[in-house]
Amino acid sequence: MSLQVTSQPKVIYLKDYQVPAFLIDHTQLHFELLADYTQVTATLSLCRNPESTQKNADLFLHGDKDLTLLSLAVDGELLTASAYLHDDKGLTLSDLDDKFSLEIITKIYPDENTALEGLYRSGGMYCTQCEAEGFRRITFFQDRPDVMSVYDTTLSADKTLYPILLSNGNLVDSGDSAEGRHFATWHDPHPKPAYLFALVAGDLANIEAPFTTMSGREVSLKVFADAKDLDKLDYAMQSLIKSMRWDEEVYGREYDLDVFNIVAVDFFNMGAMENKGLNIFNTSCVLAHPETTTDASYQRVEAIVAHEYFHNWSGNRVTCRDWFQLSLKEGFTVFRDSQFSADMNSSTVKRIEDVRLLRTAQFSEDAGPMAHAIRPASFIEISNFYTLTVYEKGAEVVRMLHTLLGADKFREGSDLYFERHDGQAVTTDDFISAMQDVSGRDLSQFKNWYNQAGTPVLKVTDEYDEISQCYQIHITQSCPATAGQSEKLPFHMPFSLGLLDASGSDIELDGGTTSLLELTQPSQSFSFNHIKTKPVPSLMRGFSAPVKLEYAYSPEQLMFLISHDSDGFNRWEASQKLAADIILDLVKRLQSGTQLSLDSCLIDAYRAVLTDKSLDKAMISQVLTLPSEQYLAQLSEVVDVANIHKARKFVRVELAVALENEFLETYQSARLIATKYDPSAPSIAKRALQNLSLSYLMALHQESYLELSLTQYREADNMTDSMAALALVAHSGFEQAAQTLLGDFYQKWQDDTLVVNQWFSVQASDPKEGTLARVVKLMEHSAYDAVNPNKVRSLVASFCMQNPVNFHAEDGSGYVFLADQILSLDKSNPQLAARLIGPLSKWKSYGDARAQQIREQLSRILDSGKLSADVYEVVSKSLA
Ligand code: B3K
Ligand code: ZN
Repeated sequence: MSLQVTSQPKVIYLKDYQVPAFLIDHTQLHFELLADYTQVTATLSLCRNPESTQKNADLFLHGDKDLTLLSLAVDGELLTASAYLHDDKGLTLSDLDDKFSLEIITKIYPDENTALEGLYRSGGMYCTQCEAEGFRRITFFQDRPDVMSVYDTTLSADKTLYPILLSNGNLVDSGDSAEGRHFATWHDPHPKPAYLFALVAGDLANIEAPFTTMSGREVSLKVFADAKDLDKLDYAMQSLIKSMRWDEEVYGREYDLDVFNIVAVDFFNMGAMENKGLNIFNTSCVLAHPETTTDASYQRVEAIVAHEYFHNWSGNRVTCRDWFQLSLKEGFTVFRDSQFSADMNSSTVKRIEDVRLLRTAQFSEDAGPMAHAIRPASFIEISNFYTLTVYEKGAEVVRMLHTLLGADKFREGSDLYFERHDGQAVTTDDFISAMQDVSGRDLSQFKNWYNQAGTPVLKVTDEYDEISQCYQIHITQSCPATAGQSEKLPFHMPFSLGLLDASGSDIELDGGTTSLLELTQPSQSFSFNHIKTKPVPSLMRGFSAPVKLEYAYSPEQLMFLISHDSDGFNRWEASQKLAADIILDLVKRLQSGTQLSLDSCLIDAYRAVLTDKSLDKAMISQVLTLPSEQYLAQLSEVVDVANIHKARKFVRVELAVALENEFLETYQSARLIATKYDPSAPSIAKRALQNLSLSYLMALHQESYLELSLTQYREADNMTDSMAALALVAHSGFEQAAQTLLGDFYQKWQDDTLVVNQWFSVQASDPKEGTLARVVKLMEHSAYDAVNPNKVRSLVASFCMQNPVNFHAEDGSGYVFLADQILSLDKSNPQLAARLIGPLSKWKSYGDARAQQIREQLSRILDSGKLSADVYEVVSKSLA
């Protein structure tokens, strides 16, 4: 977060990067955690940076305007106020020696910190969040990632209230002091940027496990949380152990401290943070127990624990030179965690989930006013760039390198990258150079992915000549203009192609089932000889590049691919395309007032999949899940929210009518497999198919299926099944049953804040009319807390992002509501406020009337005067 601004805040450009004028070799911190405030003493060893050309430069230390400076001393000499410049951005010191020490004493007020950046209190505990620029809210510092320092940190606090005192690195000293206080000193030998600094002080319980690294280092692993959550930590610990082993086996990366600590906190702006040796997690991403946690959340815990752990190398040992390079650590680490999740679970399902997220949310970001390259050229507030583009598209870009180079060369490249840059702050170019050096390939064109925003579009046509038995495929690529980039250069990307013969088998290509084509030109053609009959192409297998693909598949071809493609991802893809084409056609019919009917081909395809006993249950559920309203919106030029909702609902009901027996049988046989809950892939798949079948049955709106849901709810021994039943009943239109069940659920789980958040979400995402009024009422509920980000996400964000038909209500009430929330949140937590603007910034896609309503709300926000830089940047760019 940055200062409240009234005038236009400053834009920062990548091209203006300069090395720091000074280096800080060593940072010693002392935190006196007191009841009313915290006193921070920072002792810094500074020297001029030999790489800087500014030999007599001033020293500038970032410092938030709310920091109270108590004293400043250079080499032990106290400075008077006239000896330095102190403004609301920081401190400037002049006439300095080449080497000196600086002691800075500041006072901060963690209890007043609602922005949740820097040091704050979450419930009864102190914790920190310093990425990206939160350290400057703790003390004055060169708060930029290319200043890496060795830290020694001492915490001193009341021993009864805060028996646990943690920081980065290894514990080197601890003991009691006067007046019931105690202290702990931590030493982190690995130089790190300030954004990786962390401390925790609280009354916490923990579990512990040993880990022996591949070279025999003994590490003590601990996961800490509030004592009431002690029984919910085992899964995070298992996930951590699996991640550590996996990173050794797959990337050769070993852990490097004697301890690894994870702490769960309830107030957190995002999922988790990879602070060196002391990861801090949002409770929602670390706590797991069968009774309170759904399968989706179990998988999220495993993935996020892995992600933060993997940052120990991709991010911490090798970090970013500046924040424009964010995707260097985030894109690579998301790629690593998705490889890990694919290895631990079903790789096809993981790929489907990743692509679903990318295509629904990242593509829409890339098509909107905030579109930016994965290495942006400028920003106002870096917090606004922790985006799906930097993370998910960034991971796709790394994935393409993996595909182009092959797994072995990619591993050699990553080894070289880590070896060459260990302990350094580097750029995405350095990453590409390592990949280039090991492979001998010219990756200069590939770098366009780092510099150009927007989703490329591939238009594919093909032809087959029976006489010459030649099959040709023609591919053109283009990329729409985005803000500040009207012309785009062609991208270098892998294009995986399979060709199916009439029996559905793969035709041999390049000695295998799939040919890896490389696209580099605006337009390219590829020929395949000895193709005996006209093939059905399986395009971009595994979604080999993050692009939109246009090819005129017939429904028959899609049905053929659904039943035969050897690439699981493309079987799913064909099912999505078939369903999306049908639903969007129905939207057109609704618009023209034509009678609706469902083409039998979707029913036939669904029946075949549902009754195919050879298919993996997880795949069946994925294939039979209709494209979401959000994805259908993404495919529409002008989004007709209400008719998309209607058409999709119509298809669901028709499918349920036609396949009622099959769904019922699938449901009942899944219910018969009564095993104790476990979050393994086969068990998750069983529950997914069971609950998907139940959801189709509930679409029939029959009392008997309501009973089935109520029975499942009553008998469930796990949150996945009880939450699925609750959501189905709550959204069913059986109003009395819905209210009774929601009431019962709350009674049962009122003491578990994460479960109550799910209860809020279920209600906020109800597509029925009147949901906004209920959301507004729920904001008065005693379990709601407007300064807890998890609560805001579960109610406000769920309504605005998971409930399109209500959010985009014709009267514009959803937009007014969201603008009100943004304005009020901006005062306490600008980062969170800015994240909520997304649904308003896509106004261009919603037709003239809605566009005008949304723009009015955006203007109302902009005109309100005192905005944070966070909100200012997104709103002003959205209106531009
Ligand atoms: N690196 C953090 C995100 C920090 C967000 C700061 N606004 C978590 C992660 O990506 O692993
Ligand atoms: Zn990350």
